[in-house]
Amino acid sequence: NKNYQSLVVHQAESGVQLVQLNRPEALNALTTELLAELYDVMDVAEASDDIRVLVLTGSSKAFAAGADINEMAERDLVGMLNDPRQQYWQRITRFSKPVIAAINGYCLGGGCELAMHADILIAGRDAQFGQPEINLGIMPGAGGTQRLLRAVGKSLTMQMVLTGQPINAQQAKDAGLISEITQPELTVTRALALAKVIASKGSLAVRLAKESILKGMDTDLATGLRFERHAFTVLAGTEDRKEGIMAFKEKRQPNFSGR
Ligand code: CO8
Repeated sequence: NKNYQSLVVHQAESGVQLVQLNRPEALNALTTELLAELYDVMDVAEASDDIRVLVLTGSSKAFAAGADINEMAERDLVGMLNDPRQQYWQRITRFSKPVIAAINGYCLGGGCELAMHADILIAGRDAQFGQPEINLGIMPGAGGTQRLLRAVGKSLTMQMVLTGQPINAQQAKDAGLISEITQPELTVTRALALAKVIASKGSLAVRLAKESILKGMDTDLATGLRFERHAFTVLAGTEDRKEGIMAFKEKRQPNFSGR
């Protein structure tokens, strides 16, 4: 594994890579460097057959407490327009393999936006989710007004974005922002277990299912259904489908090849 300054990357279970944000001195606040390293991790993971699922986590104290405020303070309007971070966020958005966020502690601002880029979010009981940008005289800028809206609906999004006040893990689960609450010390273990299950499936089916679900988040039903049908049809041509059906008939576990 490469030497990153702000990330620690472990090859965990077979097919699963664990990526830990590692800026303990600043509650994992997202610097341009951290996002550039995440970009690099995703580029490598995208191309590697050995990596099928990413688990993204922070520390027990913070998933990430937002964009790095010190760095942000140095950028004026033109600096923001030319911000290299835009391409890093886009890299995360177009990553084709599943990403699971295992969240503990503060998950705020850009940190919450990063978490919402994940496909599955689970969190420890003590997690706090918020978009506190309004307290700094700004607003969310990495998808917070759009992804939060799609995840939890209008009223709670308005409340969080306009007051800047965080919600706890239970509220986040009730609202559909996260899918499970764990004991804080078991969040990563649980995320790795889910990742391992997903990594054992046919990777083409996983990829197209992810794409189809994401498509459904930003299109009308008819278009989404058409996309789903095309994706479903494409999978009829795969080895994995033959293997999956054969294994079912032979009453054994399938052994998917990703072809
Ligand atoms: N940026 C830089 N440093 C930070 C950040 C941050 N976002 N958050 C915390 N830190 C630093 C603190 O300055 C402190 O450093 P030091 O020890 O040197 O003083 C250290 O981390 C520990 O923090 P605290 O002492 O404040 O810890 P507390 O437990 O007392 O408080 C809080 C924790 C409540 C999370 C508090 O740190 C806080 O309010 N942090 C800021 C949260 C925030 O406003 N986040 C939003 C930032 S703006 C944003 O995310 C915009 C996104 C835009 C688009 C995306 C671009 C990447």
